[in-house]
Amino acid sequence: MFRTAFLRGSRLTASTIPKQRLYSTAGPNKPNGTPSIPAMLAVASMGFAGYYTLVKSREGQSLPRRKDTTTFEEEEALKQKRLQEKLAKRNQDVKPIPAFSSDDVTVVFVLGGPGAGKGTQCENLTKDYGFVHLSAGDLLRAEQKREGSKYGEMINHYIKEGLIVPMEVTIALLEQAMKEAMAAGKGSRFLIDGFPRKMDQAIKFEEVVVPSKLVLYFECPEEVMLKRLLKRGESSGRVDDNVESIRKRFVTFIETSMPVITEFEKQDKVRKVHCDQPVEKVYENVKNIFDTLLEKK
Ligand code: UP5
Ligand code: MG
Repeated sequence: MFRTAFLRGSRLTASTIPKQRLYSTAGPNKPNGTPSIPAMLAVASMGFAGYYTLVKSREGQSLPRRKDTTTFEEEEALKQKRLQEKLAKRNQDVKPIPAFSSDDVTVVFVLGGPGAGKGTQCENLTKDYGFVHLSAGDLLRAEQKREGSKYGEMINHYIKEGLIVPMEVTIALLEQAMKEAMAAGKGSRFLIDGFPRKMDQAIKFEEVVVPSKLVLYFECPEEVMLKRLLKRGESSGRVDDNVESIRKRFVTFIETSMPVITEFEKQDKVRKVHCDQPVEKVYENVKNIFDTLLEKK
């Protein structure tokens, strides 16, 4: 008020008046009841004491970190992950159940190098012992020729190169043929000729189809087998009855199929027959083995 009245009655402006002249010792705007300096100090000390107590009480406690605070979605995702892990482990532990029991179905694996005489001897056994003869090679060739087969080209390539067709195809064909033979009343004794040619095939077949009873192994020198196959190749029409393919088949047999025989020997399942002799002589030995096998049953 005083300042306004003073300015109204003079030509001075607010900016020309020295500021200290407006200050009185009481101070123009100071309200009545302003806290005294000691009171303010007391409030400040209380505030500081409170803060100090709080800090002390939290000593040793770490502040919660972002990671520890999971959202509902994160919690759910974690639960799902744990459940999936549990299920995956359980699936690993569960063994597949074979399609047939070895009490009801008899399987003899017939193995030996290309041209050893597996097919020839199986034909004899079929006549005399009522076994059903299933040649894996014949089943693959039939599938290769089947109209509309999606495996035709692939099978042809593998056979020509003397390579082993992926086991899923061969095992499926064998299982199907076994089911059909049983449904047709042909019996439940099988000679599985030329299979398994690789250890994983043996394991898989015994897991999902039926465990084998015996392994008949036809042993024969390579030069004898080569001679037989070349002779057969004159009329067989097989894409693998030529020198180039036969050599490849020999390599595959030694490198991949012999370990199967070695493995079954450890299980005392292998019966060996020497094949470098006339068909009838070989069959005599085979018969002895089968008579013993069937007596045991
Ligand atoms: N012969 C037979 N015995 C004789 C004897 N004691 N004295 C004189 N002659 C004898 O016989 C071959 C020839 O020899 C005949 O002419 C016979 O008269 C004479 P055979 O009984 O046919 O012999 P085998 O051992 O059956 O020969 P084969 O050629 O069939 O053997 P492979 O094992 O090579 O052929 P397979 O058909 O089983 O397989 C062919 C291909 O299919 C494989 O190379 C592979 O590519 C594929 N395959 C798979 O991929 N997976 C499988 O599981 C099976 C096959
Ligand atoms: Mg054969």
